[in-house]
Amino acid sequence: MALKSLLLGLAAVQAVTAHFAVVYPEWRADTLAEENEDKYSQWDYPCGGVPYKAGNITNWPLGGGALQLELHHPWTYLFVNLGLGANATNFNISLTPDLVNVTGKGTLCIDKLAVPDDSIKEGTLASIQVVTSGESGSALYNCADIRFTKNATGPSNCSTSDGLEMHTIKEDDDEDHDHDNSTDSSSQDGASGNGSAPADKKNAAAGLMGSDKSVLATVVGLAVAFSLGLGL
Ligand SMILES: [Cu+2]
Repeated sequence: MALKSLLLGLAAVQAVTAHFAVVYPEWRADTLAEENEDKYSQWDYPCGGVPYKAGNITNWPLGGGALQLELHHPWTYLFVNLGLGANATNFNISLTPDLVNVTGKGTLCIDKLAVPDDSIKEGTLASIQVVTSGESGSALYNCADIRFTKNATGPSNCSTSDGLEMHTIKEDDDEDHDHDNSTDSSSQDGASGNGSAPADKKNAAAGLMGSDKSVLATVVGLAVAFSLGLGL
């Protein structure tokens, strides 16, 4: 019984601080809303299970535009991927070619995420998939649908919360970081996401965890709750 109430307590914490929101460009659906709880889950790939055009299509500048997120976890790795075309299923263009680690909760505003493909034409439809991941490697997904438009204007009010920091962790040698879309992006993703990480990446993660044990305990507790299932 004690274990069960502990897990229920952790589940309640998770519900309050849950997951993340995409504010701009507008996400397909509010996957945090109570009325969507039974329909969608941010744990589901792709797009938290929300279908294409469930929401609005936002005009987004050719060459790249702004991204505004509401982050609710103490820290997260952040990946942003682009899929070209209507109802894209292949999010093969990375808009975060270097590993991004965000610490703190609140609003994250990135003024311009550059699109490494200058052949994209006016009016091209596409979708952006935002992926956040913690130490367990499990990931959360949300998507926003866009239309590349030369004169698109960004969000009217986009600024990053105090205390929220974004760190980009670059490879030591940046020979391969020319943002060239012609390289195989699946192997690029693999290189930035798994065991081939250079030592400074691991040190950054270790330093973060070491600096806040209460955060670590919460994350581990939640991971345990998730692994046992929340339907207790
Ligand atoms: Cu969450």
